[in-house]
Amino acid sequence: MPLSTELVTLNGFINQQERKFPGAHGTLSGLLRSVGLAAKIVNRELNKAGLVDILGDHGATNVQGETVKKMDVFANEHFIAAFKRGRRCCGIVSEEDEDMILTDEHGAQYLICMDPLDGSSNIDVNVGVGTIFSIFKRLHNDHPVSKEDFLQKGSCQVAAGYVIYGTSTMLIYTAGNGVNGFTLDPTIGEFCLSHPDMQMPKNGNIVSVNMGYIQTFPDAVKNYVNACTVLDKSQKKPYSIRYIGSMVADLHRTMLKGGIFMYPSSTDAPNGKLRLLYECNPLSFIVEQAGGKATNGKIRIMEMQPESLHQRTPIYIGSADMVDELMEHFNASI
Ligand code: AHM
Ligand code: MG
Repeated sequence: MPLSTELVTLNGFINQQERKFPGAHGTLSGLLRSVGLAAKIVNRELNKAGLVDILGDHGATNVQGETVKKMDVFANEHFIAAFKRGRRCCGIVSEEDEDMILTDEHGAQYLICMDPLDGSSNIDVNVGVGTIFSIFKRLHNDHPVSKEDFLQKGSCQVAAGYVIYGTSTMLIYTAGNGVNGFTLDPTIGEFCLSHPDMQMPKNGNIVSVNMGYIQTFPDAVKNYVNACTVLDKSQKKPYSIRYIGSMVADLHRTMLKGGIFMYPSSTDAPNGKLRLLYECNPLSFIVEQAGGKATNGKIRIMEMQPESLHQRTPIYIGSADMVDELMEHFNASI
């Protein structure tokens, strides 16, 4: 962390960025500030999750048919409330809500897609979890917001990012001109610029995948994993397999150390598990902006045309050279 006299807070940084674009109205900046505020509230609550009755199942199931944890509900409510209070977004799609949420801000032009608390099954065991968000502009200002506004390709994202609640809490975002990371300093309650202009390594030696399902993955993935785990000292192989099972945490390590994260299609789940709009698109935007790549095994994730709000997709994301090598296996298996 920089010396205190050189501190650049998230808000200060956002203001600086805004000054670079004299025509900017500060709307996007306001949305990013809302993310920062809600992240601090969720962080505070997560920190005391072991102390108060906030662990365990909420009893309901979410739209994917999975058990909802209390913290998922808490995070969902607080992120939605922060965006509504900020009055800069006209609609929200959340992993926790089947339908899109329309705010009363009819004149606002931004839309949010978010997973308010990804990997929440890990909270009970004190493993890192995260918030993922994606920001778009609505298609038409003169029409009421509709599903079509949300079904835009990832390449249309205006900004995206994630918050990782781990050993420290970090907020990483891109607005399409590089990636910057901020670490929460709990003593002053501010996210401070700690990772300016993040670039991920072009190559790496960590593969992140749920190996329990390996028999059900496409041959290209099996062959790639085999190639990564051969004994070959000249290529620094075997690579390590590291799988936390919390995508933001696995992805964050991949960003910093290099590697590849995969959630492939399988015989049981041909579209994989992870959601295009609020998990794969935003993380792909971040990774591409940091010099990495993200594909579904055929095309760039951000070139996929979404067809439904909670659509799933296989994803292979990480260091450019590793994604390229995996794609050679996919291309060979056509
Ligand atoms: P969630 O949105 O219900 O939390 O599920 C997403 C999580 C990801 O964080 C993680 O990569 C994946 O599920 C792990 O799934 P699996 O246990 O099938 O490997
Ligand atoms: Mg999720």
